[in-house]
Amino acid sequence: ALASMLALAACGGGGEQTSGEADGQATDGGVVKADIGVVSYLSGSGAAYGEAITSGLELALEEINAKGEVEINLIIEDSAGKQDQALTAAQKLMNSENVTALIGPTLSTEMNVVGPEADLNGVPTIGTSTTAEGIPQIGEYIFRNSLPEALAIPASIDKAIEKYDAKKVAILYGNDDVFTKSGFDTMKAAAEEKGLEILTIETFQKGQSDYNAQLTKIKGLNPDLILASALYNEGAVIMDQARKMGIDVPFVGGNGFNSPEVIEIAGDAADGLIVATPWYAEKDDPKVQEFVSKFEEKYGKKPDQFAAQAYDALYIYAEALKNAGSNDRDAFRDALAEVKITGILGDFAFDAEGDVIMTPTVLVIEDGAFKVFE
Ligand code: PYR
Repeated sequence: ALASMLALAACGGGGEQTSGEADGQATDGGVVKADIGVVSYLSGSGAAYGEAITSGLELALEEINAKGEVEINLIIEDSAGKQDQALTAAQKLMNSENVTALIGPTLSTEMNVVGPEADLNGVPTIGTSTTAEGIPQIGEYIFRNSLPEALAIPASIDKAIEKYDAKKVAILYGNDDVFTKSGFDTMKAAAEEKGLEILTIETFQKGQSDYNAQLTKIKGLNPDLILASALYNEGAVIMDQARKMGIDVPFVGGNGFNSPEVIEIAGDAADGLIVATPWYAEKDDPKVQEFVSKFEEKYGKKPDQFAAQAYDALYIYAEALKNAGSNDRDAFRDALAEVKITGILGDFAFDAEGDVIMTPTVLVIEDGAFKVFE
């Protein structure tokens, strides 16, 4: 059976591929069944991203399967935030598990290796948290429903300029990650376009624990604002050390920073962090409030935007499956490109490249909580 599944997978998304192989049926009384592979950052320093994402997916899964229009089986693999592990996990899901489509991986860095392979195999893939430049452009099978940094960062910087009359900025970024590098490029371009003076550009690496050298230099230059492109773990430690050194200016961060983990790790030091978000739990929208209360009931905590984007992504997949009427990879891909739903992120459709256009809301951390930056 394995050999025949591998042979089918080797056809590269040919029309005869079905993921209902296990029971020999893709549909059952009109109900389309599909195995969906999930590659998520579930262990290591960014595990809270994966926990939020898989929680959002599992809540959506219960609701979708209960409706009975489609029947989805999620097969979840941990990538640990690493390119090689993400690729191995995706290959297993595509070739051995013969999934119809993939959700994830979590980081743009991981998608940069998984995306080309999935596209080559003709396996539709949606990133729910991959915000770097160029992700959906990897190929026609690669989509995302996450707010790109190109939309998020300029919105945050505009707000900071408006609120703090910021004129001089320092930039700090991780130079060993696709997302943190891309976020930096966007920050630099936006700062230049808005006429901000860039006092210095400092770098760091994943897992770094001491930012004294970079922060001492930044403090001496006296910026009005610090633009920081980081994942939550490094970002929170940077803010903690900055506040301890007496740097009290606001920070602008990207999607990696848009996690309650920043407040968990940095405590009061996280106050003054500005991020743009596609979604927030306090939104006055009945769909959002229903999701928040169901999530809290199931998991005992409020969902973050990583959970919300994953939740909507599974609804997008369910709609595509229903419309495709089949779990064939190509039929699913074509239906996916055309999906229109109103989810908890609002009205959703992909653009011609499989990317999204969304209007971000800018948040700021005040007194230990994310609040809409009015
Ligand atoms: C990314 O890797 O794209 C994130 O936004 C975390």
